[in-house]
Amino acid sequence: MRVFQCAVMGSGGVGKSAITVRFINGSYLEWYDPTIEDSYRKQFSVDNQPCLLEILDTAGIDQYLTLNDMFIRESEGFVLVFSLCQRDTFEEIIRTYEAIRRIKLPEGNQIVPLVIVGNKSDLIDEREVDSTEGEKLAMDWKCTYYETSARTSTNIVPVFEDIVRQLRRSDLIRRQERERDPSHNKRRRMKSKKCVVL
Ligand SMILES: Nc1nc2c(ncn2[C@@H]2O[C@H](COP(=O)(O)OP(=O)(O)O)[C@@H](O)[C@H]2O)c(=O)[nH]1
Ligand SMILES: [Mg+2]
Repeated sequence: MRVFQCAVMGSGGVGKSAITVRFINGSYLEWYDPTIEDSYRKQFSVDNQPCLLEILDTAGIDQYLTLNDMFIRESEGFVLVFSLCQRDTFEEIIRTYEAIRRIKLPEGNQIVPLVIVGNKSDLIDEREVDSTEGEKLAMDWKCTYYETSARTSTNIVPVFEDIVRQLRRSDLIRRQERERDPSHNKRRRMKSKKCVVL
C-alpha cells in the first residue's frame, strides 16, 4: 500500500505530540518529552478506502533549522500547528509555511497538501487568535483550517482525514500530468537531484 508521509510542525508546546498520540492510540498524556521526535504509522479508512499514513512528530527546535528543512524535503504533506492561546505560535507557522514553499515548489510541486491547526480550543478564556484569522490564512494558502483540542479529542480525526484526501488529490494530479506529458517526469527528476550537506 502507498505510504503517505506527513510532518506535524509548529512551535514547542503547541500540542504536536498530544495531537499525534491522540490520533494514533486515542490517549491523552499531560506531558511528553518536548525534545523527542518520533514517527508513527497508522492504517485507517478515509472515504471507505484504506490508507497508510506515516506521521512525523517533529520537535520544532528552532536552532536546528537545517533539520527542519530536511523534514520538509522528506514529507509530502504538512500539519502546521499553533496554539489558539499563544499569538507568537501563529506567527511561527507563517515562517514555516514560507520554508515549505521555498523547498517544495521549486521541486515541481504545484500545490502542497497542508492543514492549519489551531489547538487548545478547550481553553476558551485564554484565546489570543480568532477563528477568522485562521480561516483567512487557509483561504490565502488554499488549504484547510481546523480548531482542535487534543485534551477533549475535538476535531483530531478530521485533521488527518483531510490531509489524506489532499495527498490523494495531489497523487491524482501528478498522475494526470504524467499521462499528458511523459517528459514531465524526467524533468522533475533532473530538477530534484540535490546534495544536502548537514
Ligand atoms: N488545554 C490543553 N492543553 C493541551 C492541548 N494539547 C496539548 N496540551 C498541553 O500542552 C503542553 C504541550 O503539549 P505537547 O504535545 O508536548 O506540545 P509539542 O511541544 O508541540 O509536542 C502539554 O502540557 C499538553 O498537556 C489541548 O488541546 N488543550
Ligand atoms: Mg512534542
